[in-house]
Amino acid sequence: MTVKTVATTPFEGQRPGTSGLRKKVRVFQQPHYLENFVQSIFDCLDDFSGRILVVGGDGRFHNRVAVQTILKMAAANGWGRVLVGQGGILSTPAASCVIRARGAFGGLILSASHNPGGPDGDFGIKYNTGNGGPAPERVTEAIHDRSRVLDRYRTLEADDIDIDHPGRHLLGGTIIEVIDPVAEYAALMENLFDFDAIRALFAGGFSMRFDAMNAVTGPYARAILEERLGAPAGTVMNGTPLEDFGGGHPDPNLVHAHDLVAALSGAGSPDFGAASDGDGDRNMILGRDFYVTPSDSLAVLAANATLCPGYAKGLAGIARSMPTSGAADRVAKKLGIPCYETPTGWKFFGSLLDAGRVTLCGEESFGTGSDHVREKDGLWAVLMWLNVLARRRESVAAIVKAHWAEYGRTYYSRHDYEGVDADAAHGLMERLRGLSLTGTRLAGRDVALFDDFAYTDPVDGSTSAHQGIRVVFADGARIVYRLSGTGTEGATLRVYIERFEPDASAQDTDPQIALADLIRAAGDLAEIKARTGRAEPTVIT
Ligand code: VG1
Ligand code: CO
Repeated sequence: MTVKTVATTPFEGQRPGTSGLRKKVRVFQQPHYLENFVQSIFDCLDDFSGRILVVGGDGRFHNRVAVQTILKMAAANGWGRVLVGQGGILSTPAASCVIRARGAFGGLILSASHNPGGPDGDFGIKYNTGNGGPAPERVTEAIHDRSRVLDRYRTLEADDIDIDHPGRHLLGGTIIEVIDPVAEYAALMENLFDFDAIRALFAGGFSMRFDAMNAVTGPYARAILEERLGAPAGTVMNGTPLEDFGGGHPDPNLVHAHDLVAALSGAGSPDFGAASDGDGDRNMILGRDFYVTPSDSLAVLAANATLCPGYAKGLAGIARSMPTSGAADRVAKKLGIPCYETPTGWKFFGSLLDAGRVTLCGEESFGTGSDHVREKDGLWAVLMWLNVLARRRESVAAIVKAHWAEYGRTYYSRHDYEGVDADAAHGLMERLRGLSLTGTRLAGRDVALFDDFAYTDPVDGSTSAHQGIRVVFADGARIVYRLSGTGTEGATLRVYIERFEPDASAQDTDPQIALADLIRAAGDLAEIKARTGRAEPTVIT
């Protein structure tokens, strides 16, 4: 086996501010493309010789090819040991768990999350640091700068490694260890939650459906829910990871997880439903005929956290992304703990978690997690709900409605306009940025604050600007506009709308109706129809 240095040309890698490289599979199939990115990462790291690298992905098309490329490059670049999930599989939270549990230097996670897979779909790769979390901006910026001047990469001429069976191989001077992708993650879950109580819940006839959406969480959910917790076979739907996710869109929301939504409708349907996304870091929570918004889920879990052994001592604090509703803030207030508002993206929670300032974190985009790893964690959220349900023995709807009665309800909705013309979307945001609305009236309300959200990390002082345009009303209602950083076609405009309703007798309205005037005002203010040509959003969650 010989180390080969291959000449290459600089390329425009990961866009700064995004937490990975996410492109069409066809782009990744170009010669040297993945290699350039991987070498750019390796070139930016401190000395990792002899250290551990974790590698795995969500099993989508191109995952296996990419794993082999990375193993050879890792060996040629002097890593001591590479831990790779069997079959090239590791959910994003499981990868974070393994990085932490094994004291790895870092990890490469292969996924485009909830984006469709297959030869015409998307692929992605990101680097996580030794704390198990996505690399912070100063690292991703260094990687980006490096990729623009890169002129060679190192690889090894060698046969492919058998990644389908657990075992050890020597590749050059590097040990390649193929590991069970589930074991360490399942052990961590067992430490956090009351598995006996959940087992008793299932034994008593409680029924649930977990929709793995033909993506990575199937093996994890089967091993934990069906094998360890005694849920009947068939509890896990779409449980075999497929390279194209069965042609579906592995995004756990009301639109894409329609099989699950249908399964949870009507008398006699299961008590509890949940779904996760392509790489296993998102979750959607349903009761019978009842949808829990991710913002409410964070608030309910925070309010009930001490029912779970791993959180019995209480929470240090809560963090939510800026567009996530204020529901969790009111729980934090009642608990007398801090609540932080961060920009969108899990990487911003990392420093707060590392500093021990927060225990629970959440995003409106179906992401919830805690200090147990440094990624959001779909199955973790499902198990936390199960633990709460096992202890409270009430329905999902009853728990959420009681929560609203106590804390007030935040009506919330996100409207996405996907695949719009990029220039039109940027023009729309630019024009909004130029407005000055503080002190004016809109939708019959006083505008208390109008700005483009900027964040200073309270731990390390790093700053991030232009994180979303906020219209905050004096009564607490809010409209937020952002452009997605994860799409691969055109631009996606996200509009987030919320309003607080403290009156328990007025908490039973459909959010689209309860928010109708704000939704209209949001469209008018941004001239959405005129500028994008879209009369309606593509996805409403
Ligand atoms: C979206 C979500 C954001 C999430 C990100 C990654 O980003 O809005 O909350 O952190 O996806 O999620 P954007 O920029 O498209 O709005 V995933 O499941 O890729 O790890
Ligand atoms: Co994801």
